Amino acid sequence: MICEKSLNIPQPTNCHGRIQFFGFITRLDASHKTPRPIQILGVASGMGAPDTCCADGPAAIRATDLLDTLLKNGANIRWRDTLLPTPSDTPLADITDVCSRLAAQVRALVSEHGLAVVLGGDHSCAIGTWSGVSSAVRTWGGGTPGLVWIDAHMDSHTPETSLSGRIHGMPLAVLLGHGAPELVDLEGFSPKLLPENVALVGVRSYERAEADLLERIGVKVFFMDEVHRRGMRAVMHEALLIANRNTQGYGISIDLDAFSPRESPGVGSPIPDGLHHLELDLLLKGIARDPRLLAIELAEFNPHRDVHGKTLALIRQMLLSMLS
Ligand SMILES: [Mn+2]
Repeated sequence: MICEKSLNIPQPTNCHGRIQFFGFITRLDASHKTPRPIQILGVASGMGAPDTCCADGPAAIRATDLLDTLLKNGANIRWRDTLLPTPSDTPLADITDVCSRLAAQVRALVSEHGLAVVLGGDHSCAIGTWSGVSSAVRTWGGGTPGLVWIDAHMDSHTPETSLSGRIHGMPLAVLLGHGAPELVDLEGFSPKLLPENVALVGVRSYERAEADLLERIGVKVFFMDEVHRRGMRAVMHEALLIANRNTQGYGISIDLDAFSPRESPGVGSPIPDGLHHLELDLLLKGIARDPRLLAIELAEFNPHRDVHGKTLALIRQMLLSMLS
């Protein structure tokens, strides 16, 4: 189902024609007379997780007043599609199928300079999202996108190191070129991301093998204790610099379990001592207006585990902040 509502407004700009995030300044592309469109893609799949009910995340988000509120605020936004898995023999086959369809849609959208907003589903959807983004960027004369991965976990297992075999614990490794060939080779090339342009933020639960892989290939991890010590502002500033250094743009992937379970209980794997979403809201406010931002992803929302609608309200607030 596709929502056809959309509304054009002039390109937002500040008085200097530049946008500034934490001191990182990007130039507005003057060739864009109308704002680039923002399109939401739901991924109704929980095949990568032990509890598959985060498949119902996109529908729960869509049932809120989020889209209407953003349209009233002047955003050029529509709900492009919600992808459903085609049941097959194995989770790997299911996820390969849904991620290849997602990658194609994201590639088309980013190629047209639209901003993709992907709403999972479990975090295995990241394989499709960032494969599509990387594929689009490739056609602009080479190069790769950077990525800030905000998560309680590292999601950097390979089939050899994973005890559970669940693919939602593997997407970042896949994007960096390590994992099942069906996933690693999506869109016909690998890797989708370079280690020097990936930063993880908020990590506090991981296995040794994942940390070893990321350390060996040189991915920066901002563990939760560093966030406590230095503050979220300083950490996000550095993470965005990493994602922007010599890249063709960047993206942000947010696992809802990055936040404190008191704020975000509606996830499959809640881990205590997380980020405070209001802090991140403030830092990412209006980031959709940054022309270097290629895609935003929110994953692992399980409405069946939510408590008093807290997680849904958090998601609504985060998206309003980022996309307004
Ligand atoms: Mn994750």
